[in-house]
Amino acid sequence: MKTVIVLGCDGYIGHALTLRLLEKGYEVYGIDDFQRRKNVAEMKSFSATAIQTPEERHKIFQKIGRFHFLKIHLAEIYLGQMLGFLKGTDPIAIVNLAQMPSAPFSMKSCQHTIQSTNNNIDATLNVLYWMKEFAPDAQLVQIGTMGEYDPAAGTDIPEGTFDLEWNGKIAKNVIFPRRPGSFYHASKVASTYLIDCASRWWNISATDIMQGVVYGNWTPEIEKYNCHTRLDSDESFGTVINRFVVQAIIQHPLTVFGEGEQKRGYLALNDSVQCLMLAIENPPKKGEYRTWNQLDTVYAVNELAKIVQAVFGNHNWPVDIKKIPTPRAERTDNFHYVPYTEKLKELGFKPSRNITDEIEYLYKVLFSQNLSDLWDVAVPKITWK
Ligand code: USQ
Repeated sequence: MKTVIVLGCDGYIGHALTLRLLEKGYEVYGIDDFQRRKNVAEMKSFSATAIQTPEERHKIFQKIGRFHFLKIHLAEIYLGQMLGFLKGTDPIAIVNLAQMPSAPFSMKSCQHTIQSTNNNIDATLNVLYWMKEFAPDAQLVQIGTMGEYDPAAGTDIPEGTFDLEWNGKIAKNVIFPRRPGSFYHASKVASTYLIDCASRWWNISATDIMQGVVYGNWTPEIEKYNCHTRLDSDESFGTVINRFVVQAIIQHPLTVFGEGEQKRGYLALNDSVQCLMLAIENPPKKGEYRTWNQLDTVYAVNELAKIVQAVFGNHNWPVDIKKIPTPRAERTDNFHYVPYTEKLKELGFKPSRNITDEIEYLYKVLFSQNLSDLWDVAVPKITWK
C-alpha cells in the first residue's frame, strides 16, 4: 500500500484529495490545525455547504481506508511531534495544501500579512527540512498559484521556466519572472524559490503547481460518501465563482470588481484533484524541480457573472449584476492573458467538469439552505490601499 502525506487535509481541496486517495487505496497521513475554519469564522462567515466536524470526517475517512491524523501548526518548530507521527512512514508524496490561500486576508493588516507569510513560508521550510532528513526519495507536491505571475504582464505565460535572451546571449531554463498581486501571492513566490533551492542543494524532487482559481464542490467521492468539502463565499476565502453562486442564491447582486474584464484561469474542484493525482502518480525525476500551470479555461469576470446569471435564469431565479470599485491593486480592463497548459495535457489531463454543470450542481446543493446570513459578507471591506 502506497503512502501519501496530505498537509491541510481539512481544507477545501485537501478534504477532496484525501477522499480520492483513500478511495484509490492509498494510506493517508493527514495533518491540519483547522486554521481555515478559524479564519472563516474571523471573517464572520461559514461554509455554504453543510460540512462535518473534523471528528466526523475522520470516522468517514477511516471507514474508507487507512487514515491517520495529527493536529499541528506546521509553521512552528515542531519536529518532535511530527517526527513521532510520521516515524516509519515511507511516503511517495507529501502534498502541501497547508497554506493560507487568501490574497485579501493577507492584506487585512500587518498582523494578517505576517500570519499569512509565516504560515506559508515557514511551513514549507519545515517540510523541506523534514524531507531532507526522513523522506529524501519522496516527492513534494506544492500548491503554488498562477497569481505568482503578473496576469497583465503582456506576454504569454509559459510553464515555470523559459529561455532568457539578453544582450545576444541565451540563459536556459530560467524561472519565469514573478510579479505577485498580494502578500499572499508573494509568499508563494518565496516558496517557489525555496523549493528550487532544496531541489538543487538537497536533491529533493518537487512539483510546484501554478494553480488557477478553483471552484465548485463535486467529486465522485464527495457524492458517494455524502461528505461535502467547504464552500466559502466571504471576500477572503470565497473564490469568485463560489461567491457569485452564493450571492445568486441569497439574491444579492453579483459583485463584479471594476470593469470586470480581468481574466484568470479557472478549474473545477474535481479537476484540481485530478491534476494532483497526476502529479502524485507521475513523479518527477530524482532531484528534479518541475512546475506547470494548472487551469482549465480562462474567463473574464464579466463572463462568469453572465454564466451564473444564465444558469439561475433557467430556474426562473432572477440575478442582478453590479459593478463595484475593485478593492485590490489589479487591472480590470481587457488585457492579454494566455497561460500555457501543455504539461498537464501531456500527462493525460482531460477536464471532467463543465462550468455550467458545476454551477447547476451548486444550485441544487445550496438552494434549500438558509444562507441569508451570508448577505453581510458579500461586499468586500478589505482594500489594498
Ligand atoms: N472578483 C470579483 N468579484 C468578487 C470576487 C473576485 O470581480 O466578488 C475578481 C477579482 O477581482 C479577481 C478574480 O475575480 O480578478 C479572481 O478572484 P478570486 O477571489 O476568485 O481569486 P484570487 O484572489 O485570485 O485567489 C484565488 C485563490 C488563491 C489562488 C488564486 C489563483 O483564493 O488561493 O492562488 O485564486 S490565481 O487567481 O490564478 O492567482
